[in-house]
Amino acid sequence: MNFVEKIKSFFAGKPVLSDEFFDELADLLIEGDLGPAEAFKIGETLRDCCKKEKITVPEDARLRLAVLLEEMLHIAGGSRDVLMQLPDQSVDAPAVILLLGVNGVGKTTTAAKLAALYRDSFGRKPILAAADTFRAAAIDQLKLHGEKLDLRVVAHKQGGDPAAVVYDAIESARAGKGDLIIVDTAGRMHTKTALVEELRKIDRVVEAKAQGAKYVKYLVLDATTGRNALVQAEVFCEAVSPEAAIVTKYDSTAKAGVIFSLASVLRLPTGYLCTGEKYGDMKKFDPHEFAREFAGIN
Ligand SMILES: Nc1nc2c(ncn2[C@@H]2O[C@H](COP(=O)(O)OP(=O)(O)OP(=O)(O)O)[C@@H](O)[C@H]2O)c(=O)[nH]1
Ligand SMILES: [Mg+2]
Repeated sequence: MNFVEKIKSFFAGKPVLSDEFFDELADLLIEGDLGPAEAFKIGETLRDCCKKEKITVPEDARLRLAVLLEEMLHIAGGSRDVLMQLPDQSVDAPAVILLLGVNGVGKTTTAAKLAALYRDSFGRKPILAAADTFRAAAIDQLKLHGEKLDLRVVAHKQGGDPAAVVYDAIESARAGKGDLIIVDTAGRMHTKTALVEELRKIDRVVEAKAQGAKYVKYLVLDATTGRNALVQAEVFCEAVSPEAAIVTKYDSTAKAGVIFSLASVLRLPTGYLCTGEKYGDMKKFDPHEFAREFAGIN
């Protein structure tokens, strides 16, 4: 039974709202990867709301729960839609999207998905920048996406300076080859400190080089890693302050309660949810829809 099925059967199997109801609900939310502190707080707030608002039927309590969950997402400003944020760019000031995250979360796949989305739905001319120079296979993987999507890929040799790759990609855009640079970065280095230093350097180069241009940093997190995603996010938020998260592999887990913690603990909104390996398997994050889905309403 997956999480959504569990929460559905929980509400279906409870005829009355007892004290145990709220405690059990908190336990269940934790199973859905919501943090224990947030889960117990939601449980208590819901208990108070039900008392005040004279809610006695579990189904009504579930609707109220969805509202409380959605409010948590709005602490971080809800979803931040980069598409709406990106102004029309002149070639002099190309837009830059930097994708960050630990290894295997789906950065490279997401870079390709975003490139396809921006080109096909928004008439942009994306350039993929292979700033994961740590592994040769990473460069080849991005080149393969470039071939499939018929997009320009700026890449250097393995072991090269990733910041230099980004620099070249921006130059290439300035020369008229594109208007949106999507940067794939490494998720693994010899040490975590080395990784953080590398990302900071890329960040500095973009800030300096793409002056005046729209620059968005997305942290890619894998929903199947559960609460671990919050720990990862803490590190990246401290190092490079990403604007929003992109949560991948939602198709494999059907939970991702960690999104509530990202919003309430780190004030990090989620921008997109990824639901598979194909280019089209990505949707804009909708706080209302996500909160209701998490509460088992559909
Ligand atoms: N089911 C599912 N699989 C995904 C999704 N996004 C990525 N993947 C898969 O996850 C695996 C890792 O994806 P990559 O894009 O290579 O991840 P990465 O973050 O670039 O990995 P490194 O370069 O090793 O740091 C691949 O097999 C992808 O096909 C998703 O939304 N759903
Ligand atoms: Mg990669």
